[in-house]
Parts: sequence; C-alpha cells; structure tokens
Amino acid sequence: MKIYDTKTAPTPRRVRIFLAEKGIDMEYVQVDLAKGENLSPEMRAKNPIGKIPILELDDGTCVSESDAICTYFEALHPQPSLMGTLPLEKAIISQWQRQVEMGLFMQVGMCFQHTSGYFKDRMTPVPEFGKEAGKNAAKFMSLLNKRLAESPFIAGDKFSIADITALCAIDFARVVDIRINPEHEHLLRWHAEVSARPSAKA
Ligand SMILES: N[C@@H](CCC(=O)N[C@@H](CS)C(=O)NCC(=O)O)C(=O)O
Repeated sequence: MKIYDTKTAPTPRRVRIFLAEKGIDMEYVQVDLAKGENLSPEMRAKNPIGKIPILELDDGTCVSESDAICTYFEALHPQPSLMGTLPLEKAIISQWQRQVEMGLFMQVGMCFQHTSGYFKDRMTPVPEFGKEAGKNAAKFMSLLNKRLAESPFIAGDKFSIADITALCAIDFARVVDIRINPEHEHLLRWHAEVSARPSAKA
C-alpha cells in the first residue's frame, strides 16, 4: 500500500496528519506538482482529475480525495476516532469538516492558484478572484475564532478531522501572506495546541 504525496502541498498533509494520529505507517511516493508529474497518463490512470493524494492498494485499487482516503482508514482503524463514533458526533464533525473545507481550505487554495501563478501552465489565473478568495479565508478565520472561544476544538471537545483540515489550510495560507489576526486569541490558542501535537510534523 502506498500514497502518492507532495510534501509541500496542503491537501496530502491532511492525510499524513490523519494517519500519524492513528499511528499508521505508510509508504509515501513523492510527486513533483511543479513539473506536472501528477498530470502524466500513468497518474491520470490512478486519478482521472490528476490530483494528489492518491492511495494505491497492493492490488492496484486507487482511492483519491483526501476525505475518502481518511474515511477508509477511519473504518479500518476506528481508534483513535477522528470522525466521531456516535451518530450526532459524526454529523457535527462532518458539518465542520465540510464548512472548513469550503470556507477556508478551498479559499486559501483558490487564493494561491489565482494570485501566485504557480499553475499558470495548466489554468488561467484570475487574480481578482484569488484576492476575493483570500478575503473569504480571512473572514472564515474570524468565524473560527468565535467558535473556538466556546469550544476546545473546532467540532467540539475532541480533536477531529476538522482540526486537521483547518490546520493545513491556516499553515498553507502563510504562502499567500494570510496569517491569524493577532487579536484572534482563541484561534491562536487552538493553533498553538494543535501545532504542538506530534502529528503536526507530518
Ligand atoms: N479535493 C481533493 C483536492 C486535491 C488537490 O487539489 N490536490 C492538489 C495539491 S494540494 C493537486 O494535486 N494539485 C495539482 C494540480 O492542480 O495540478 C482532495 O481533497 O484530495
């Protein structure tokens, strides 16, 4: 079993942290996104949309989408749970995971893609759109600060996949010069705590 990964990209880091939290060893195969290695016919055979991460099982079965890969390992290794065990807990984690993904992670990703020109060989950057996405990300961080004033972690009392997604988005946001507002004390408290977990080094 192996995962096609790019050490510097935010999405595969979500999976690396998830697996580190569960203590799962994995073979990681580095893919150079800048050189477009992810777009080769071999890689597109593994994931038609040409993105990483991709989990490849020993029989050749491939699973892409970070959330789907995490769901697979949560089912195989339920403890420690990162996606909830009770029905309501699962629903609330899923709610936050989705909102963080759309409201923060995607916005940071769009800001990067449309303002940096990193992928200009394969897309048409629209800088104004990228700047708006960056503003949306900053607004969402403000919302998270409020949430974290009342809750130790994003989805409640326990560390979950929603915290992993937010951590990867916020750390990657530095690349486009978006940082936690120094007045957002609750978000800063949370960020220091989740960054201190050994898994954050993954
Ligand atoms: N929704 C996908 C997103 C995957 C994705 O966008 N991966 C980026 C790296 S963070 C990528 O492979 N980009 C290469 C490209 O767009 O050419 C997931 O969660 O796995």
